Amino acid sequence: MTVTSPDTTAVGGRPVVPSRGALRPLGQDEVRITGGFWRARQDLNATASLPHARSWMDRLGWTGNFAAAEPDATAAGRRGREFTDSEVYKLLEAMSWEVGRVPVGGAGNQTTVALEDQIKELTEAIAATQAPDGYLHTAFGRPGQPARYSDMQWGHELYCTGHLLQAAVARARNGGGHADPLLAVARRAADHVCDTFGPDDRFGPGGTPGICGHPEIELGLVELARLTGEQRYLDQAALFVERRGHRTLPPHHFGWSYFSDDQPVRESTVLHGHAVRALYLAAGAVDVAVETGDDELLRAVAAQFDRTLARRTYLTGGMGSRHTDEAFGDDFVLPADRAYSETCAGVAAIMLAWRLLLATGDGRYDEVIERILYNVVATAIGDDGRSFFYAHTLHQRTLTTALPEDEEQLGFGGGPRAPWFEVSCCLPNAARLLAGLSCYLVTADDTGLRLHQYADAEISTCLIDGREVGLQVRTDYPDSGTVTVRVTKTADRPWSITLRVPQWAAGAELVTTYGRRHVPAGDIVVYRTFAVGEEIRLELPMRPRFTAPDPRIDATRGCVAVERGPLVYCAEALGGDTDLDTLRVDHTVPPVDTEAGVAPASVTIRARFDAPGREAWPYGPPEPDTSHAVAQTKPLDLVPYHRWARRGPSTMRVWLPTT
Ligand code: FUB
Ligand code: ZN
Repeated sequence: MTVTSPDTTAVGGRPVVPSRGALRPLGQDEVRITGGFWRARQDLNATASLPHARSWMDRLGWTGNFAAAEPDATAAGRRGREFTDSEVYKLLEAMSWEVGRVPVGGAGNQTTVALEDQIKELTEAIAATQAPDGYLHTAFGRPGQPARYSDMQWGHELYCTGHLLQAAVARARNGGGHADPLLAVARRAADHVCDTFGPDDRFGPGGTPGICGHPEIELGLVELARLTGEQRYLDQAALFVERRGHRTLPPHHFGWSYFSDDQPVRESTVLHGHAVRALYLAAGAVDVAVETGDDELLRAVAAQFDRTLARRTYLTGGMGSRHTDEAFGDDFVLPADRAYSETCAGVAAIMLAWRLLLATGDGRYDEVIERILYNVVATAIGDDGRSFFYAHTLHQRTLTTALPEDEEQLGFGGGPRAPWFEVSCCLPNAARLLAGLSCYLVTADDTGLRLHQYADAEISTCLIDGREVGLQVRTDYPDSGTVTVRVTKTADRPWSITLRVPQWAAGAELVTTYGRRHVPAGDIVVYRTFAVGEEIRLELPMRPRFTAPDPRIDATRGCVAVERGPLVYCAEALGGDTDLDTLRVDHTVPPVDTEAGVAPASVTIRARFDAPGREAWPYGPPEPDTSHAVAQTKPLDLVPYHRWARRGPSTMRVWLPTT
């Protein structure tokens, strides 16, 4: 299959517009989140996180590296790491999603008008920095800087270009249209990439290997191909995917796997190496596979993701358990207190799962996306929208300490959330996802609409056969498990509304005008000629539950965690008032809601705190197992993991020992 029909409408932003697949994504003009859990976070993103990110990027010179007036003047004095251009592009992408979410003329459009101005201003600066041949990166190629593509391993040039292309596509699809100046910049940059890294095996006479140490360009090129209909962008992306894995980048002590260059994509069996790199590459490979009809590649990546989910993923959906190289660990190496689980890896895993969902229609990916959204993305951002987690530990042993508002943090692990990091890839990444989140709620399939994520929403779209339909969704999810779907526009022939019953929701019920019935986990299809005003109600039991780890995860053997609906819970000791490391849980007594009807719901379990262990030497003979001594336990309240580190210094743990 080739990309022959450009997305001529270029409106109604959606992040991914595949030309084939089981599901058709809907855009921001068709789905709006109107209230609830995610709307609050979208608003915070718009009013706090975007301006916060902008002010740090200005202050640190990352935006200033793009020189509007005198491009060469800043070359030597460029500030920040070699990938900071990408943060500006991600911010631009997030701003573009936000403009699409609240279009000019709509409610709240003062923010949008200001964002429009910023997008234009940044676009001008970026365009002024672009070389006449289309090359664009602020750290290479100008007087006083290293030569272009002289450091393919670490230079991040193509990585940054990939983010530029994604930003430009987002801008075009959220009001900018095909004539937008940022899209023109992106096309010139993409043409330059194709001219430079095209079908010849090597770049330049020196034989520099033609792949970037950080995948990302693949995603940008395919989406630009989808938007513009330009076949060479897709061909180039496919070439980059095929070139990977042949160890053409220079050797490094992290190994070729760090750069996703140790094994061809279609030969790998599991995601490995640097987590964000591996996930971006896998997502790009799915895009290539879908557009080229390469089902072998699609199956290979789907199998890798399956195995990664089965063996290399934290309960929260987080990925990456090695701090040194930000990498996936081996199978079942998932230590709670060393969880890396970078926010960007969460965003990237959602990108991959979403592409696989669209391609295959397999609802398992919905649950993966939901798990990561509620337990990584929602955890990442502080209540003020101006602080964030880079890494997501599952066990904070030492008391978190407040961080100054005006200092960049150098270390990434543990809490609390920091206002900014020297490497601040995560905030703009979460921001672009949150701003465009309504795109991940609903799709169209052959017969109707499929609801993938539950949130208050208004949906208005056309079915594949052109009939206009509309839905209104009302829910307090995930505080409550009741989701009411009301038909607001319908057609005079049957069509389907498909709802998702998560695996954890045993005992779920569906209520329609024809009565109430139990529904199993999986996709529930209601197919008929709906009337306007007709309601379907899904009731998902939100009883808290204990969850046990696979025994092969040594680090958490003998522990349980608590979940309620899609939320993972944790024990948090404010001020370190309790030693969570001596905690023992009685898991024979099921967890209960602490106070029914109060949100956010805390959950109560029974636990005891043992006397601290041995003083001089932490080893000795085994002690008798008294874990079931219910009499010694007392109630312990747990909070949703995404709420931790919001109420002052604390220690925290997700996995709770039972013995
Ligand atoms: O290298 C650019 C970004 O910085 C990566 O995606 C993150 O993991 C962080 O290392
Ligand atoms: Zn990051």
